[in-house]
Amino acid sequence: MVFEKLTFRSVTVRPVLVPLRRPVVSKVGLFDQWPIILIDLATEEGIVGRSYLEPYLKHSARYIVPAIHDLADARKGHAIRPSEDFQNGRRGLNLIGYEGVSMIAVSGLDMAAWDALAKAAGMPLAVLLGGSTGPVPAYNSNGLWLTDVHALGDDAQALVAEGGFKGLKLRLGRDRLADDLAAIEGVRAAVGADIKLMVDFNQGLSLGDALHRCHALDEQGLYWFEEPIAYNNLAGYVRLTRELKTPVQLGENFYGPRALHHALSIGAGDYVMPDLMRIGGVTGWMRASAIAGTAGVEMSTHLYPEYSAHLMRVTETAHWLEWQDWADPILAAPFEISDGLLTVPNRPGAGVEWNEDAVKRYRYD
Ligand code: SMN
Ligand code: MG
Repeated sequence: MVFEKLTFRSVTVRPVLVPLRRPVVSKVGLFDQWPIILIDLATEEGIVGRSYLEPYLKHSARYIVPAIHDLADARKGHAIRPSEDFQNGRRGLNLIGYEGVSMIAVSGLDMAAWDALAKAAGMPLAVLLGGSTGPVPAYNSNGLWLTDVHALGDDAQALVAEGGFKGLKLRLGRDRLADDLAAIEGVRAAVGADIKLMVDFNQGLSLGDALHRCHALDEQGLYWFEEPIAYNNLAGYVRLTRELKTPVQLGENFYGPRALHHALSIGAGDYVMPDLMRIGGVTGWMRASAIAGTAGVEMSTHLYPEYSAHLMRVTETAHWLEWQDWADPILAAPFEISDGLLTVPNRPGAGVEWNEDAVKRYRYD
């Protein structure tokens, strides 16, 4: 069937709270359950586009869900055109700010809209965007939290074995340098020196402490230093990027492509890793990846491995996909991982459908 257009009919927005196999113990918070907001965008033509958001805070659904409905109300009856909707959505919400909740709402609807378009075309999203399905190199980010350093070796071995991974993310920034060193040593002893170690400080350090800590760890052969300091201290990132040998990674907190452009234009980082919920969904990612590609800066993903995998297949400077299986409990068909590669499935759209029994079980309001 040929669709001349898809017409926005309505959205269903449902928050769920899923259990985490390994609780998150990090500088951004402690979580043993993970909130996910499911978005189903129904069209007049019968196609349903789906996306999800991971807002970290359970109670944030109270303000994110209404923001999505406000945007959806303005789109009812209109053709789905993500590129134009992105501009209009941002313009419509800019009086409450370009960042934060307004961008999160725009992003969620954008991802669902692209999923709908790809389904209408009968193509995987990666193919609709001009690429192909296939494997994407991924590192395992499911564990190695700020937990007992003596248990990290066992955790690291299990994490490698979950999918033949060649890279793991380790969270650092303990009070004592000696404990960060013990964490690195414990992981290396367990999985060997060939496994890449991406380390994430989750903005936990002041600039002064980051200078001390990152210099002290600079000879450890770590793959990247992620967010050592507050995400919006870009002058601090410029300083760290200039001083350190280990590449500095940031970007999960970029709100919109312009934030990425600004950071790169001042040299605030070696690598970038936008998060689809904040960069502006598929549309925001495509704009951001053009900027990173033109600048020759390698781009990794943050959360949303399913949608992100499609995008990595069309990202000029695609680097590493962050693998988290946190949405698996509510997915009808979780994506396959083996040999450290996430495979983009040959299904129309993003390949994401809900396991409705699980959605019932984990639903909250
Ligand atoms: C992160 C993500 C989600 C929860 C806690 C920490 C982290 C990452 O910043 O990069 O995975
Ligand atoms: Mg991070």
